[in-house]
Amino acid sequence: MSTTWHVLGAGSLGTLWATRLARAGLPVRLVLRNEARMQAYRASGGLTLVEQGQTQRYPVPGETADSPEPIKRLLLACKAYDAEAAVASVAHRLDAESELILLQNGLGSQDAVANRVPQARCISASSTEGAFRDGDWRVVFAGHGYTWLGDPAHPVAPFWLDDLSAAGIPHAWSADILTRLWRKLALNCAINPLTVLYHCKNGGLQEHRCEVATLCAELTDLLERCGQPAAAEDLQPEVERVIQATAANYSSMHQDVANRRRTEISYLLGHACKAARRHELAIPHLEQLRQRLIAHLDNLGLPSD
Ligand code: NAD
Ligand code: KPL
Repeated sequence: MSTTWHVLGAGSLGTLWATRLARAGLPVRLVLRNEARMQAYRASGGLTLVEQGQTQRYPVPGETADSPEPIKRLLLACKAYDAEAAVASVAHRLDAESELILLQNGLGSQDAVANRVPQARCISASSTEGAFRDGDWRVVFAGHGYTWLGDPAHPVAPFWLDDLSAAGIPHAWSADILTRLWRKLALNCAINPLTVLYHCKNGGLQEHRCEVATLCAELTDLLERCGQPAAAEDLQPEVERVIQATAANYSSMHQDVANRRRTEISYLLGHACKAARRHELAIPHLEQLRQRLIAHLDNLGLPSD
């Protein structure tokens, strides 16, 4: 009998994972915040995945966080700023055999979660898959990608990666997941805030090459100082490549701001600036960028933490 996948966070990525696991015949349960969400979910009849124009509904069973049954495998699929509170809501159901997969972008939330549930194994993930919600309990699979998973504390891959293969979730076990998370954080810091401040698509940053290059130089110093030399390697050319390859897209932070959603600033640029202060490294342009972004979010009446 396969271990049940509990999915906490029925948003874009959580639904994308839950529906593909369910489609493969694997046991999946959604963990919902409270009884009101549970009732709304029941009324919807299940999770809907829209993929290549095809719509399919999956009646994945749901339960509330306060239910008493133990959780052995938990996919934590909420935003970085919700992760610690979300895991706290199910902490009573986790023990030394529990494994958590943390899908959050950026850095900082993974440590907060691990400290909250020291009894469980926490596996970090970094994903380039893309999905968005086009309605309640409905998700559109917008961009194929890859998910790297890894556990800096225990390099041995878990056996259940086979479930991901069965579900058609492209993935790899990564011995250097922290390098991947730092690299993605650096790319996001060099691109996302500027796209918000200049109200542009990623390609619009081709008009701001000097500013991008200055940020990349500071990010390179920071990564090296944080003991992440591999994440620092050739950062600027990669940032330029990503800007070119995604020229027609709006960055995820731009989309959050345009939709008046809270951003993950504290786990991206905020985390970078905090790490620099801890290492007594001056990164004046990144710090100024953080302050400009906070002022911009304040002006829009959006949370800036
Ligand atoms: P989302 O906002 O679509 O979904 C998060 C869900 O978690 C929401 O439904 C929210 O209600 C739920 N949630 C929050 N706290 C909860 C709680 N205590 N109990 C129950 N549910 C709770 O977010 P998303 O886009 O799926 O992003 C999740 C993470 O994945 C983010 O860190 C994001 O940066 C990262 N990511 C997303 C994508 C993407 O394409 N969407 C791609 C790569 C990485
Ligand atoms: O990951 C991204 C995002 O928009 O969050 C890219 C496309 C790399 C831009 O930073």
